[in-house]
Amino acid sequence: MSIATSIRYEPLLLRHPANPILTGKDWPYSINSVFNAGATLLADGSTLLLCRVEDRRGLSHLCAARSRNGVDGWQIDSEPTLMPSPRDYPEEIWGIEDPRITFVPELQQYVISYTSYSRGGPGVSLALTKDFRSFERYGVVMPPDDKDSALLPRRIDGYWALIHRPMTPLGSHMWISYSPDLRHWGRHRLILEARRGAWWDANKIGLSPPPIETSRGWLVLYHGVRHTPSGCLYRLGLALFDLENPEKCLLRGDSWIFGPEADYERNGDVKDVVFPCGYTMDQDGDTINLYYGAADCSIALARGSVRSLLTWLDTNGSCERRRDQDR
Ligand code: BMA
Repeated sequence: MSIATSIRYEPLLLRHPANPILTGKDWPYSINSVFNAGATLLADGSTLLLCRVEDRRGLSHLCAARSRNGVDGWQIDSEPTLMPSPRDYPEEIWGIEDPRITFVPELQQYVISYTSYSRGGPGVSLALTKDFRSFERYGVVMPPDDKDSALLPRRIDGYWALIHRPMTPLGSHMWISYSPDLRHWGRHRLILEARRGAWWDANKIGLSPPPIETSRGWLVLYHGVRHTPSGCLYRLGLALFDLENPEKCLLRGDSWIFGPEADYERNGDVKDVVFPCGYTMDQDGDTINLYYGAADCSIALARGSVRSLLTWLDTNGSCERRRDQDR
């Protein structure tokens, strides 16, 4: 047993015994690796993963994998599902990465927000689809450097709301922006700051999967990036935001709840990374299936209970105002 796995803590997200559930070896065409997948349930109850696939040039595209039970029996598209299209969208010249999927009942469509890797750095782009076979691209909505974004599934006070993570020399924090039409964005507000100093989530944080709507608020899983002399450590934390005012953070956990421990998370193209971009909810309305990229090399699954995550936040979280005084 490694030191990390022998340390006692309350496990909130349990790794599936079949992990990793998808690797490059499963792919029907030649690739380098597969990781950081968006996830959603389709109308027939099956699970769709929109996987980030890195080719053997180092550039990424997206490829859909479908499964009845969300664990195995994956039907993977025989060729890339969404390729970068730099002729019409120059911001995609170095690939498209890390999709998050939001089903929007008002539009009866899935909105995919993804990183478009432009010459000017990574930006946020949107594409809409009904079936993950044809897509309507909206192009870049947040210019570089920006990533880690997801759309909320409904309007707030009449406006669409997008959470994203612009990068500045002073730190990389989470912001929210609003739009009347998904094309024009404004009213940008900082919603969650990276901590400073020795904290696990100091200097750089970002949204992980799309926020989970609960009766108590938007439950947000975010990643914190700890820089160490031997590389970065990507871990996951929890926060809760007001349902009707998602700028307002109600609770934020102090410790991380999930970090690289298993061999497939600790070793790979990028060591020590767990990076979820999507989840699905079971019919009980409580069990979440969290799909995460492991070490930029494979896709893994961990399960948890929304109720337990909220209970953990009640015990281990504090409201932002109180915490401000500790900084
Ligand atoms: C982040 C993102 C992720 C990646 C992670 C670790 O900045 O680019 O796509 O998984 O780094 O390399």
